[in-house]
Amino acid sequence: MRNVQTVHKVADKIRRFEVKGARNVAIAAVETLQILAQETKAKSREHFLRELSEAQETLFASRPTEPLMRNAVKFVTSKVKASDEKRVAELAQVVSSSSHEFLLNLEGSKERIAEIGARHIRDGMIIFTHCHSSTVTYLLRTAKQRGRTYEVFCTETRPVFQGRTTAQEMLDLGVKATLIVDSAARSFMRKADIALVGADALTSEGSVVNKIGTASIALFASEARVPFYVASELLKFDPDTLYGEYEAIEERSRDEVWKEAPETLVVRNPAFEVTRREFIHGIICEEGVIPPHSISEVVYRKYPWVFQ
Ligand code: RUB
Repeated sequence: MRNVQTVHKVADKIRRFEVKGARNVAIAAVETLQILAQETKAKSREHFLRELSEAQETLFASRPTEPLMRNAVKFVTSKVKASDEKRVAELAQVVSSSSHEFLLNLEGSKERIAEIGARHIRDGMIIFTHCHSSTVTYLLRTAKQRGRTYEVFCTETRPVFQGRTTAQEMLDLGVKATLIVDSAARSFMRKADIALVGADALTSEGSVVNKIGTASIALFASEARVPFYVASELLKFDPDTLYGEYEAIEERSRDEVWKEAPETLVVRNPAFEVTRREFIHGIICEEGVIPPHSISEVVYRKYPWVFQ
């Protein structure tokens, strides 16, 4: 079955880091549902719903710390379940229209975040960032288009070096970029004016889950009195955290850290970590710059369906 193979292929790409960053992962997942619906050979509503639910399971299992992807897939599948339609072609149409609606909203959020966040970037600023967040780089691109001149400090972001992507994007924009090893973060924070990172998950308490190293950067920013901001779509909110669950932190292969490591050596490779809300000046989201503790309320107002 070609459409089922497509889902497994995309899940594999996500797992292997060929697609990375929370937004890209969510977009890939929604596009996969679109393909699944276009190519389905299901003969009944029940069969089609089973295909969707298996796709959901496969995609969710690809990376555990991806609430934006989970919200995206749930948005689409719940619209299909809510439809009374019996005909598979019509149900496939619901997948197509709800996927389109989701992606359009996600695009709008990115624009809005960039619009709002770009106002925080002033001429001559040095911006400290970590890893690669397409939301952050789009915000910086928008600031540049508005005529702002600034510099960026990028951490390498071991072990997979996503910081190089950020640095390259900045150079392509004509922005001065400085790449530093992760352990130089504290020394360079003193020279920065603002720290700005993306997010993988927002919790009900207002904590932010992002690439490993983010919490130390927030700590260094606090010590150096540099304001620390997070640019994130509200749909990275994980509703399960409201009911007491902790966000799962993905642990990746030891090979990413040291391929030829002695077998008996314990190598740990957590991909993400939690930054507590007291270190975060504000979350720049599509509804404005909000204090982290108000996140549940703001998400509830804008996207009540997330809580269902
Ligand atoms: C990427 C990372 C990014 C967020 C936000 O980690 O932590 O900061 O995903 O990115 P990884 P975006 O490379 O392990 O996926 O703003 O593009 O959603």
